[in-house]
Amino acid sequence: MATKKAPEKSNVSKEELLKFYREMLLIRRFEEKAGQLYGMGLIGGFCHLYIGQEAVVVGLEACTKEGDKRITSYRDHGHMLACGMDANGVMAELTGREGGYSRGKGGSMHMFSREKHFYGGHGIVGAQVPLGAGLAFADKYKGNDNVTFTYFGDGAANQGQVYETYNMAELWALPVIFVIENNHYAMGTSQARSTKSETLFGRGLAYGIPGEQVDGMDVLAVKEAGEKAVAHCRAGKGPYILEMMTYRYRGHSMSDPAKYRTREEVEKMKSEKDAIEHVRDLLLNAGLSSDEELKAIDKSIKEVVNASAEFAKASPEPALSELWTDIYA
Ligand SMILES: Cc1ncc(C[n+]2csc(CCOP(=O)(O)OP(=O)(O)O)c2C)c(N)n1
Ligand SMILES: [Mg+2]
Repeated sequence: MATKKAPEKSNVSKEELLKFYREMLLIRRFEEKAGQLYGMGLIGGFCHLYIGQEAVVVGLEACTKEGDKRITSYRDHGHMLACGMDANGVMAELTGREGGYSRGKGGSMHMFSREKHFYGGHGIVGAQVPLGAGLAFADKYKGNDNVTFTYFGDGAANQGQVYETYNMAELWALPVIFVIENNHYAMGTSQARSTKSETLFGRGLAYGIPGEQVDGMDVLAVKEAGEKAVAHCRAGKGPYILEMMTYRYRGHSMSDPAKYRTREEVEKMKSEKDAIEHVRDLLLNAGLSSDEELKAIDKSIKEVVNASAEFAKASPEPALSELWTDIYA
């Protein structure tokens, strides 16, 4: 696994650790609830859970400022919650209800928020990568110092359009951070079976783009690397690549038989590397928090998530007349 560790004597505050704990736990509990609703038949179609990878978005969101943009793949619920989109609106969209972000017509992979600068949710592997560079181009053109976080997977990293984008992004010094969420699998295909490259970030060097591999299970390491990347982009030095070494605990999607990896492998990651447990340990071992305080947070998160499920169930399905709106022809 990964390389870069958080500094031993990190001067992270109690407040910041609690914030990380809360945000990662919200994603985990939300995704668990989505999995339950899927099992009950309340969510249909594709649904890709983010459980295990929470530290990546939460650590990077801590490096953002107003106006920064984000775009990602179909594994997108965590990104939406981390940038502050409303759990009710996300859950209602998952269940295809009117109260959802796309008024029930987009589903799991197709949500957007202009207010939070979240540009989707894309079902075509790798398609968001050139779009992310385009968003960064817009900021450069306008002359502000905003940054675009363009997330994609280890599988998507083998797509040709990624490298056309790298070339143009470096040539035009676009303020885009390419975040490779390397969870080691593209559906059932392991990274070892799909490439001989030792690292994925290293491919950027051919285009002149700096980058690094980061322990994506350690929210502090993620934030530290994110700050470096953001500073590079805001200073007008062009793109940066962060290869986040992470792991998904659940199947690729809800319909994954998971025959390509062992139970032991998954259990080992959960017991030794879990991002939420890591922050919990930091808080408790340093005497910064107590079991009671963390339990109270767990309880409040559960309430938010349960309320989102209730909101979703109570929201009506879109009217039939909606079939003819929001379409091109
Ligand atoms: C162009 C295209 N090819 C194939 C698919 C089917 N598909 C969906 S997800 C996926 C694997 C992508 O893996 P990765 O980029 O590692 O992301 P992860 O699912 O691990 O987050 C594939 C092949 C697709 N959606 N689009
Ligand atoms: Mg992957």
